[in-house]
Amino acid sequence: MSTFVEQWIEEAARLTQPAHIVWCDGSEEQEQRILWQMLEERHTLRLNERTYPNCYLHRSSPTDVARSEKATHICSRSESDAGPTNHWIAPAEAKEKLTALFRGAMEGRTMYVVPYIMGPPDSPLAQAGVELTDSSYVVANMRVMARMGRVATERVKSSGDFVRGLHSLGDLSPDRRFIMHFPEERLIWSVGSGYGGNALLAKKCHALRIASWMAREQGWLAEHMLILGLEDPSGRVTYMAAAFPSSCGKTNLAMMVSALEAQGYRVWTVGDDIAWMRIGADGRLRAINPEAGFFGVAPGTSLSTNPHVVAAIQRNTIFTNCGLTAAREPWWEGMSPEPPAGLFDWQGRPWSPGQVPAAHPNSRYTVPAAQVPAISPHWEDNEGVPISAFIFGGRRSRLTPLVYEALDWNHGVYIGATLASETTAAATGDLGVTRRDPMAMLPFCGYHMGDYFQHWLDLGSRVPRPPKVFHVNWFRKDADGQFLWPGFGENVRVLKWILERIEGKGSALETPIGLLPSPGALTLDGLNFTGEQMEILLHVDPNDWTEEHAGIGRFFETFGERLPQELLDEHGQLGERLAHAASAPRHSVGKGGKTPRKD
Ligand code: SAT
Ligand code: MN
Repeated sequence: MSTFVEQWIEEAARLTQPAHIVWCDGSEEQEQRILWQMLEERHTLRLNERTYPNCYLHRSSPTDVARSEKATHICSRSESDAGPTNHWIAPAEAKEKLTALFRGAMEGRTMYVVPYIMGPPDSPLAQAGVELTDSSYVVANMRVMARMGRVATERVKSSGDFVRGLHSLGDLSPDRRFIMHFPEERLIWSVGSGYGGNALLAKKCHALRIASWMAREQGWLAEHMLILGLEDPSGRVTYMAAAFPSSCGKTNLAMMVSALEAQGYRVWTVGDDIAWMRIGADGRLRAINPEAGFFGVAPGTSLSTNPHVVAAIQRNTIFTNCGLTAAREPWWEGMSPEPPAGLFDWQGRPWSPGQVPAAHPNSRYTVPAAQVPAISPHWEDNEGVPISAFIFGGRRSRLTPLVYEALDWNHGVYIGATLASETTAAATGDLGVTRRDPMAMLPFCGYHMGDYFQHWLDLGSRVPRPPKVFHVNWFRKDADGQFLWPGFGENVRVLKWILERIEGKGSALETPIGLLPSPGALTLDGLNFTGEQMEILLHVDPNDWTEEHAGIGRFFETFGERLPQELLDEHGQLGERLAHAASAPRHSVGKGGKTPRKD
């Protein structure tokens, strides 16, 4: 008698008609065979074996270079459960549509069975999954990004408790590309793309969309967040989780080389993209990184922006859509001041300086987490690390100050729910337009976002020691369009203030939008900063914020009845504080001082 997983594989094989079925065991030997297969298919080449040992460059189809939000659907039984921020198709209709696309799609090809575990295998938060795919590139990436093979095989054979993903490249046409999630069945069907979050089904599809649905049912959180540990001079490490939309610097923040290292502050990396969190026995929110690797944006990555990842990606790394030098090394904009001579672009064509970049703006590296020198010694702790702060952030060239703190949990949820950012190349669509991206989960929340906000509000009352909530903006620009804040390793100065606030030490000023560092509260020594520049960075303009407030009101309307009353209350209170801003002078709420409301 065959098991649940075997029956499902048989059924998928009957539909897609592969010539071979290969169970992936995660072994080195099989890995080498899969890499050979990848090289045979001619979209992948081996990089310089001396300078980049065991590294590969893969070139995707030119129309398949980023996540496709238009093609992504939540196929819950009830349309209203998907909510206004997701595309929805009825499950039966979605299956009918994709059955036609899957039929015979793997003829003459190999179907790989990829069993995997998200999270440290013995963690109570870990989950199993199986992806069936006809892409050797997907297998090679999954082996880095998830714990693949034997560790997972026994689990998926002995229990039906795993997420199923069926993936085929199809004909790679954007017109026949669909990423369908069936949250009630813990099932994902994806066809027509071989790229990133569209195809590595363990990542955004399982670990965020399906997991967020499960997290709501089961009382935990699956979030689009990095996890870092900030070590202080006494050697104590405080963990923070931060949500930024795709390609806003989560990886660089998580791996930062601290500008205050001489003073004893350093950053440890736990995760760079996804956090699964639940209330621990100690009453604190405990977070694991479900992934085993980093799928990071390449352009802009250099020794000065992220030396830790540069050290990591010298070996065992898959590069996708980067440029290629004459020495068979990867190259992208920002790696070195001058492009080397004899460069090929991301499609393999000889490149010359001009309008178009050599590397695709969403080109990526896939690297094992353990290779990052700053990886936390606790990154695989089964219980997870205790989270003391949530940080929300986006790209805002105007309006939003460098950092501010929420007045309390509900206000923090409001700040997260109204997060906005200027769009980047991580998804296809317009660049640089401001879009609201609640908790950076807009493309990843697998259910109605109004219910998601309620879940966050409820959780706050269930966690005995909830994290404090902050908002940061590294991207504010001056009147000449120049970034005001140096960013990268200097961001530790903001983390230090956050740490001091957690410890009840840092001093803050009350403004209508929340608590800002009081003058002198941010450690700026060693930085060439005038008081005037700091003033602009921290400025809160009541007029601009009144406009923002109105925009938030319109955004909230899209959620209708399912927008929690608590958020409407927060919205009303912000409106009142803004209206009074002109008459009420700012006052200090520093050490031991009073905050306007329960802290
Ligand atoms: O979804 S991807 O993993 O391809 C990229 C992203 O949005 O972070
Ligand atoms: Mn992401």
